[in-house]
Amino acid sequence: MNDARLEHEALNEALQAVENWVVTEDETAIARDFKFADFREAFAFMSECALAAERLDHHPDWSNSYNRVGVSLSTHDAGGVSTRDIALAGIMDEAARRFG
Ligand code: HBI
Repeated sequence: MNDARLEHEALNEALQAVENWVVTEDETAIARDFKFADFREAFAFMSECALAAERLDHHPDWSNSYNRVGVSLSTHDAGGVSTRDIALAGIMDEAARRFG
């Protein structure tokens, strides 16, 4: 069961709970680029986040190039950003702080 889409004001309010995430122009996703020391750290971060995403049944759209991981989060069923995205963003922030 997915949450409802957060509209402009609620979305900006919710974003204050996470670090350095930006809203896409159409406000259907939030995005953040993470940078690590090297590929090993980036991939360790991705491995941990993949397991967390699976537990939540909520999965990132992401890409990796060497020490960088680009992440986009949205809730497909809601057609935008929901509290599930904010929750996963917070988990990814916390993981990045440990790996960074
Ligand atoms: N991941 N980001 C994201 N958004 C979803 O809506 C979503 C998901 N992972 C699994 C999922 N939905 C399932 O609940 C449905 O596809 C069945």
